[in-house]
Amino acid sequence: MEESESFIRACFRELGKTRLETDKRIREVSDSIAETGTYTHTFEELEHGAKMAWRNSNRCIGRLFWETMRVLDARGAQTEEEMAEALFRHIEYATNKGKIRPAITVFPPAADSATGDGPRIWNYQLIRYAGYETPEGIIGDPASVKLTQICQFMGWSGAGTAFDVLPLVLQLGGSKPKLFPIPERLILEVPLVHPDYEQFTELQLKWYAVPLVSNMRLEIGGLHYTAAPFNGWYMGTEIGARNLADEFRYDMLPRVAEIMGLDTSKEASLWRDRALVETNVAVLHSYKQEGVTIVDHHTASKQFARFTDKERQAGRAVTGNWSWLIPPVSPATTPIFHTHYDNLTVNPNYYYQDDPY
Ligand code: HEM
Ligand code: NRG
Repeated sequence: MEESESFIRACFRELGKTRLETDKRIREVSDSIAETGTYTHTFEELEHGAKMAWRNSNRCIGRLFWETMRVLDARGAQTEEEMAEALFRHIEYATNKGKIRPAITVFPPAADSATGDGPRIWNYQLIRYAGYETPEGIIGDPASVKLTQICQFMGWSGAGTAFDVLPLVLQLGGSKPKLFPIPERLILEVPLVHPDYEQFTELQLKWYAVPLVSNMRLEIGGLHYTAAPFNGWYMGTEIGARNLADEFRYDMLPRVAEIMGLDTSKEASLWRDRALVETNVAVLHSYKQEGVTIVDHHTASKQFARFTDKERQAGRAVTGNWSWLIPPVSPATTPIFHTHYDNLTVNPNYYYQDDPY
């Protein structure tokens, strides 16, 4: 009741509604809660609430564009098949042949704040690579090993490459989840090449175009949307400095260093740093060349500074998590590094929830 009232007040103020309209809606909502234990957002409330939740995401550097997100209403989905169809439509809309469009698809909320009965997407992202444990080590993305095993247990088998896209694992009622392979034509990927080091191609690296985070819970006005996958576009470092570089992910820095002919016998040659920078050059260059939207961390930091200015002008306090906002490459070259952020949690927002597996 309290959450719904403070959301309706904030939302209606931002949408320029009158006091009369606001008070009427608050009465309507509180009557519904008193009678049924819950209430239903209008599309307008859902749309603006999902955008506010992005604006309030303290770990996100991309928030300048919060108002431009397209909100796809899938609250009517009644089967896992209908969920899959809505997700395929989302992937196609978001990908847009490379000119990526931020979007969110919202499935029905959990019945109450226990959230256990809400619909769930088991995948961390809609598009993600499988990881296979073999006697020779992990093939693919080590972060996906557990979900990959579950998919295999449910009858799926991948080609066994380092870049097999996992099927969607969807669950609507509290019942068993169902598997849905994503049609190949919907998945845009970018082969990685380096503008100066021809041999980079020999590493046969690629990454998918669109990051679609699908395991977080969207909370608006006291309602819990346990399946509400959203996407923007990548910041290059997410791929070049983390997914491909972390030792517990694709661990490619030693191989990149080899191609570059660097001296890996001593740390002080800074071979890791040099390999890291060139991997990031390759990511930005390849996405650009393929016409797939991506942002470098310097541009993203400037966009974030514009976001904070705009928010202050709108009379809203900006919250942020410094340790996530600074990019993992050359952080001190961005103004974010030299700024303090208040890491206060404001609703609506996106939250972690326990994996259902
Ligand atoms: C986190 C960039 C769009 C919500 C992040 C991170 C980056 C980023 C670099 C840190 C990720 C990491 O270190 O793993 C961007 C860019 C976008 C964008 C460039 C382009 C438009 C969005 C959208 C939403 C969103 C559309 C939601 C509607 C979040 C959230 C996190 C996050 C909730 C924290 C994720 C976590 O804790 O794992 N974003 N983002 N972002 N972003 Fe954005
Ligand atoms: N680091 C993760 C993606 C996290 C969210 N990043 C975004 N979100 N850019 C990775 O796959 O590397 N977004 O909605 O655009």
